[in-house]
Amino acid sequence: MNGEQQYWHHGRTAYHFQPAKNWMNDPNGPLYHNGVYHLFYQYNPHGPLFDTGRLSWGHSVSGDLVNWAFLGTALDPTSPFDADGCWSGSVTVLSDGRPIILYTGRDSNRVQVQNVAFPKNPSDPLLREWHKPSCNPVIPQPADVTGNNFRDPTTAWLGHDGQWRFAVAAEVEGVGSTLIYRSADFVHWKRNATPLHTSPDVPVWECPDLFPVAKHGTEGLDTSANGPGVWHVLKLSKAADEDYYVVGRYDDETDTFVPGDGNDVRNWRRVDHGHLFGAKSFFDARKNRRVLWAWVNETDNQSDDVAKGWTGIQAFPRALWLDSDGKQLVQWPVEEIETLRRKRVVLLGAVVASGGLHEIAGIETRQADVEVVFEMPNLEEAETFDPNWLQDPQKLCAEKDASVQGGVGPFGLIVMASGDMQEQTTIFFRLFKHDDAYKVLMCTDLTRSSTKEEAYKPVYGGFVDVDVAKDKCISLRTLIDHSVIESFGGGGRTCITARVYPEHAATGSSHLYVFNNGSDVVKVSKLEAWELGTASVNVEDDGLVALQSPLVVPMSPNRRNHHVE
Ligand code: DQQ
Repeated sequence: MNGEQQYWHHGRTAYHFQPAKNWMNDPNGPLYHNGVYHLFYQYNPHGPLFDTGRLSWGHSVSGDLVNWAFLGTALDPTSPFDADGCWSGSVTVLSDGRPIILYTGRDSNRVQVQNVAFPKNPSDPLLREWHKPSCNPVIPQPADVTGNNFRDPTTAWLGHDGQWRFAVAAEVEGVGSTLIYRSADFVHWKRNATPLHTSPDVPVWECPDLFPVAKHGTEGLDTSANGPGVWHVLKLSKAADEDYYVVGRYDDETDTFVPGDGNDVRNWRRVDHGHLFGAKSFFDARKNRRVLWAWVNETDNQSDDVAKGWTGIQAFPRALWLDSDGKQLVQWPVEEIETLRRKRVVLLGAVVASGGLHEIAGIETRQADVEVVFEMPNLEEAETFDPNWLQDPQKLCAEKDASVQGGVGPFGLIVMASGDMQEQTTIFFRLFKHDDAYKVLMCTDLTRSSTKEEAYKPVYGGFVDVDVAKDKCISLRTLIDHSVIESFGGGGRTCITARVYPEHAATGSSHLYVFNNGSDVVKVSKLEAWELGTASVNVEDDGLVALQSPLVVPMSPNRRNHHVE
């Protein structure tokens, strides 16, 4: 395969963030600064595979979070304090307006340490070049850290005492800990005696994020915000596994965090019940919102990644806020996605009987945005719930997949379906009666997503915390983008992201259906589906045009038209 063919591979996404080529993992230092969105990311400029010692920080900029221009690398592993890799970290804007990177370096002895970097020219609106001062590492690895696990500093926040603080994941004498460091000048740091959080059952956490959320309303808050109207969210990534979060109270006088759902991570919530990791949020002052980025790795084979020449995408950026229950986050694709909406089809008031299948025709659905509200006129037929199922919704989804008839549900969407239905991915809900209330299960079933034998085809699942007895309806939004399907159940309270590799998508279009395999009817009160246009994302030889300083947009959005067939 030559470079051109790699770039146009049919699995390549049309509006998700990914570099033109090579390996990408965690989002690092997302930022809105002087009218420009920045995204840095773990990036191997030398090829499509993860290579511990060769990781750089890739850097891209955008005017709208949808179209992106690649600026090359901001940090490379060229110094003794990061010679074996520039690993994950954050950007903080200091009180004088200067942004500063805090990141983990693997030094020439492969020891994980914390470093800083400054823009060489702070007045460059694109922050293209970064300087790593010789005072690095600003934090060497503490003696009580075990397993060389000391990494991923968060964005820093300012306490009432005028000192900066950040959190970092560390294994301290075998215990997974979130440590807090304080500093007045961002260079000299002192570790707090007591960690912010410890979990004896999980020795290695990665990519912590601590951020404030308003108790009421959907607006985001600056990372240093605190006070009576504020809760905090602690998010931790369980090494090579899943992201968890909990809402609680953070006190910056004592640097303590009291999680509302307790210290035991097993009682925390998942950021996403599918395949998503290393989430990191930032405050977007342009639209007063908090926005979440997260890495969505490939699930194909390494040999496929080598053949395509690229590996890894980011989930579409999500606005997030605290639900009115004060316990769960609501996540929703940022509204800028609507600029990509093209042709629309609508379905209103359609009754889908037991066994019903209704095609949503008229748009190309390999890159689409689908919003649907299902009404459940009659909840009595809901299946009886076994409390043992609470522990493992994924297993329950696998046992009761879309082909297993229920009472109320399974109903939902069939997406990325081939003409003969041999390939299809289902996203569905199933209702259970639990004491005097109801439990809603949401699943994404990949078992038939691809005819490729060796593809990874799990069933993902999570419960949706909504009051269906009151609402008598449930909403689903699904973003489809060639090899990724992101679904938002119950208005964004439960999210499931999945990678899919359907073979039919290489040559033909995909089909979209609404289905119901419950004994009770469901009604589609409203379905809207939009075909989405192709964004200009890190087009390899793209230039930059400054439209109106300081707004920057990538040039030549029409060059990347490979999905228009
Ligand atoms: N990825 C980085 C580490 C981090 C891990 C290395 C999480 O800093 O802990 O690429 O995916």
